Amino acid sequence: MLPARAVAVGPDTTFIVLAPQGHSTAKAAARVAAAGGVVVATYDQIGVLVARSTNPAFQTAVAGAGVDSVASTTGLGAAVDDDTTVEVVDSAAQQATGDPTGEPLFSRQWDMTQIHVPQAHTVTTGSPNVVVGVLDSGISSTHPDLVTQIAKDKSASCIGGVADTTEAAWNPTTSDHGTHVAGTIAAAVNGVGVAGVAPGVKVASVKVVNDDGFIYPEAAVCGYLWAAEHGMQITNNSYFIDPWEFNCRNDERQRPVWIAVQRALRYSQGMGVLTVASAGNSNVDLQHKFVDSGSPNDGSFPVEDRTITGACLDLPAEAPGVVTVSAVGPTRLKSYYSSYGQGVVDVTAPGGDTRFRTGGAVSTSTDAVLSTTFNTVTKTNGWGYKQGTSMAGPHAAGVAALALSAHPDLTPAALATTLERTAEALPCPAGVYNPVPALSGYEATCTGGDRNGFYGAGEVDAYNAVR
Ligand SMILES: [Ca+2]
Ligand SMILES: [Ca+2]
Repeated sequence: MLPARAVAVGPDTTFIVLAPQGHSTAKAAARVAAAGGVVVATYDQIGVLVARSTNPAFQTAVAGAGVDSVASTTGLGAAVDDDTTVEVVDSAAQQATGDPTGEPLFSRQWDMTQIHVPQAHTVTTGSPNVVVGVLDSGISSTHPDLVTQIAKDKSASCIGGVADTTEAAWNPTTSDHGTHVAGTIAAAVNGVGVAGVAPGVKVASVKVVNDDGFIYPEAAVCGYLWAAEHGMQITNNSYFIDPWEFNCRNDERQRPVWIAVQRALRYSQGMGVLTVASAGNSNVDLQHKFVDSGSPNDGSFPVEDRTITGACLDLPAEAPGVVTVSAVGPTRLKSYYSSYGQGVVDVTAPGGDTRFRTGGAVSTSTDAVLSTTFNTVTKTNGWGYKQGTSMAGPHAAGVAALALSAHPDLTPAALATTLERTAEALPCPAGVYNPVPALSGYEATCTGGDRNGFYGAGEVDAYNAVR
């Protein structure tokens, strides 16, 4: 048999081709071929094609009946918020106790104590029927704390917009971000290393971060659909899609991409997936942002200031039905880096704050979040500290997974409500909050009452969510 798809020669460009809402992609696919392009992925459920072409006139050539719009995704890669491992620790193996507090490194897991994970585990550690999709940089499938926790049959790489289920494809290559996230959600209680929030559930690696640290729209669309169609009830999205962060629906160049991602998110919600997203590490008030001076951020276009209008939404954090998570440190105050915003942040969770104890002078790595790591240079598994809203999101996703295990009939909307209702309200700090007085740029003002811009409905609580 001949290969199903030809490989274009030369520096090809990736395009998102939209069929009109509710229509098949058949006509659009024919137009792609006629325009000298190759369809690499067909998402008929949402009327989206991913195509590649070397034809410089592809975009105009493909326009016509059956095609709503088309856009190149060049320049629209979103950078994952960088979370470097600040300290690596060793773990001795010991007899598994079945109690998370018996894990060798549990005494360093202030985050699990803070959200009452040990108490929650007296009720449930999670159901293996619950699968949390980790849309990230891959998960190390050889990690001793994760090897039993991964739904391998549901894992895939979505790099390039096409699902690749080979195990190597969804393992980490240049970043262990996803490995750290997966450990927070579901590291095993096995007498080695750390305990996750929900060690009884499964995680699936859905690799959407490329080797340069960027998430392209075609990978995000593929990831949302993969998760939806492989039985995942929750996805964790530890990134902010920055070029879309302040993208506007009236931006003609980016509009088709914005719509494709919206369609993918809506589709996944319709299929019963709760999307958990981190708020970002820029200490930005997401409710009151006016000028985006940071995107696109993959270096392909000059950075330009653009005035933001009310037509703009953040994706995925501000998409409807998405649970957006800010970060707190061990004192349960907003982490110095965490973005915030009334009406945007839904809940908060431990993401670490390495500077609050020191006033910003010297970081204290033990105030970050300890989880599973993978050294991509030496190819070795381990444990280490990272901080970021990327570390907060998986605590919320893990608590959602426990809540769903305890109450399997919850719809995504009801699960989101449960997460908020069982959160512990945290009050706004008075006045201008600045946890790092020695450094400038970390001032922030919290607005609202029981539900506020720093913490949303409050800090997620694993025990409240399951009892
Ligand atoms: Ca463990
Ligand atoms: Ca929300």
